Amino acid sequence: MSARLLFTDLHPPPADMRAEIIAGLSRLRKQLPPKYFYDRRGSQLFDAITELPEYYPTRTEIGILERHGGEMADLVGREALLVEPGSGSSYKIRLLLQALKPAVYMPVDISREHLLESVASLAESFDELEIHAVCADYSAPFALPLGVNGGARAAFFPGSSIGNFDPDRGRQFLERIGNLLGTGSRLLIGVDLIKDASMLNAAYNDARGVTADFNTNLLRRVNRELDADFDLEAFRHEAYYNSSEKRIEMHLVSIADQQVSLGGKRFSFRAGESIHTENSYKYSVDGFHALAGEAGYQAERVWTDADDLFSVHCLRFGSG
Ligand code: AVJ
Repeated sequence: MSARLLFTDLHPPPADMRAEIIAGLSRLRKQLPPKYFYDRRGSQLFDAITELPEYYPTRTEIGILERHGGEMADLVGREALLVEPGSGSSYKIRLLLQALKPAVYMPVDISREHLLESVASLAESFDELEIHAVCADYSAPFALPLGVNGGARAAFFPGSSIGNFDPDRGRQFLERIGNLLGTGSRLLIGVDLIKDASMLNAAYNDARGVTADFNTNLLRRVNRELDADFDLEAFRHEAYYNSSEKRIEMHLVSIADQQVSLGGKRFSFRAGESIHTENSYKYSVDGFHALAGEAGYQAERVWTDADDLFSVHCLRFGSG
């Protein structure tokens, strides 16, 4: 038998990158949305980050998925409709497919080309898998092309991507996924844990400077795509754990007083002034359970590694 592949294009409107970047740079405290990190080069740099010795989350989560995939499948249920928002290269789901045996795997991603390449390769590796790929922007409300599937429904959201949202937005996102899949659906979600600040700081300040490159690449992209003239040498990477907000903050700090032009507009920077480029929130197991509870989920099970660096949760949406 061979995999069955279906594709639905919900035609996500192209983001208005220019308007969003100008709005971010016009604020009193300048900021840029982290979603723009991921052009081709940015995606390659992120892949390189996940292999750095200091960046523990990816390999730790993979270890948890490999070790407990069977139990995860017992809780989520086989023959489920399995939705993955922001599936990207669909790498981590490979670790669970053997155990989960979903009726349908439904990856949802905004990048049409990346999605099509990824599902083609997945279909080659998993002979009997039914794949229904959906091109959509999962960060905006969307309806899934759900057929008359009476079976279990589940979502997979690995990588601590939830950490890019502030807790309020994170709660809204969790709630939206729950409402999309319905009462009784499960959510398998990877969440990075609060830990020693020195280890967190090292993970975002690697010795080889790959994270610095990843951060600075945002300016390179803005230069290329929005006709700007950021001097990449005139901004330095800064990342630190903000313990009162429980988040890693990434910034690009201007090393001098300078002006930058972007499509005819000018932006002034004072020496030391920063552009806030990313937040990566960290949670305790209890803290994440509280957030999930506010979003309407019950905690069913949590798996962590032996050093309590990372957690994977199974949550059930709705009461009873
Ligand atoms: C993809 C958002 C989970 O926050 O750790 C890695 C992104 N930024 N190094 C993270 C990131 C800098 C990553 N997430």
